[in-house]
Amino acid sequence: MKQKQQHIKDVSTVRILMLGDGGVGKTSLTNLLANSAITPTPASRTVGDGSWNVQVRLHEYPISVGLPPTPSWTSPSSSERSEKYPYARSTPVTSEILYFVEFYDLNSNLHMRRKERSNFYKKIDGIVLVYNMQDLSSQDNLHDWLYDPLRQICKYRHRRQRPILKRQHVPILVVGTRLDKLVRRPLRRSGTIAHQLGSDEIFLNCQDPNSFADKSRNQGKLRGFLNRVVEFKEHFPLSNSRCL
Ligand SMILES: Nc1nc2c(ncn2[C@@H]2O[C@H](COP(=O)(O)OP(=O)(O)OP(=O)(O)O)[C@@H](O)[C@H]2O)c(=O)[nH]1
Ligand SMILES: [Mg+2]
Repeated sequence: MKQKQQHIKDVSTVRILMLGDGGVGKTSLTNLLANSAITPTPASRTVGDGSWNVQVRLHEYPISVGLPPTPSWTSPSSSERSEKYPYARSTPVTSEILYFVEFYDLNSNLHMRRKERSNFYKKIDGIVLVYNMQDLSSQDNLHDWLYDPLRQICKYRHRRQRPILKRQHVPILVVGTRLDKLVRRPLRRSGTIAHQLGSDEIFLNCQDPNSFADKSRNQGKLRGFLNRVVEFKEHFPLSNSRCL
């Protein structure tokens, strides 16, 4: 199936939560992540207001031919899964399935009530943790930011009560901002949150529109992350009976 034949009504949505201290660069980063040729301005890609600033983009998930022509797969068995998610096995890509990607960037002036937040977190398919490389306490605080969303995702998507960092968890990407302010590029050390989570990490300048330039390493990491987010959504769907 060529993606051009995919009807817009068949396009599923994955949701990504942007987390981090005030002023670390979440909104600037969301602007970079959601930017595309067809949506060059924040207004053209913003779909929500209120507590969340939501920006949307399209993502092409690579597949090989012979797979079901719809992204609405539910609860596949593990053998079916490996057939349906060839990306992880680096099968040659022959086509793509389109997904909408929504980035939820909390408006730090507004607060959500606990119940509202829990209800929202269980729908999340991926998390971007953002910190300021000039202020390492903003990296330490990411553990606190992550705790509640991870707990809800584990409960409703993995059906487990306790966060399961050692096992397959919701895809997480760690981003250190203000690379332009550092004299030297930071070393990838053990003991960082990215290392503990086994996540990819990107160091960048959020004010540089070329931070995710075509064929760059950052773009490759972003694409890999979005592919894993799609796979998480399809492997661990939110069952309606559990939403109540
Ligand atoms: N030099 C530099 N400035 C940055 C970078 N990232 C963000 N900034 C600036 O830092 C300020 C705060 O960035 P925002 O993107 O608004 O941060 P935020 O995390 O959304 O902040 P809140 O919404 O208040 O939580 C802005 O003036 C940005 O332009 C970076 O990588 N380098
Ligand atoms: Mg902001």
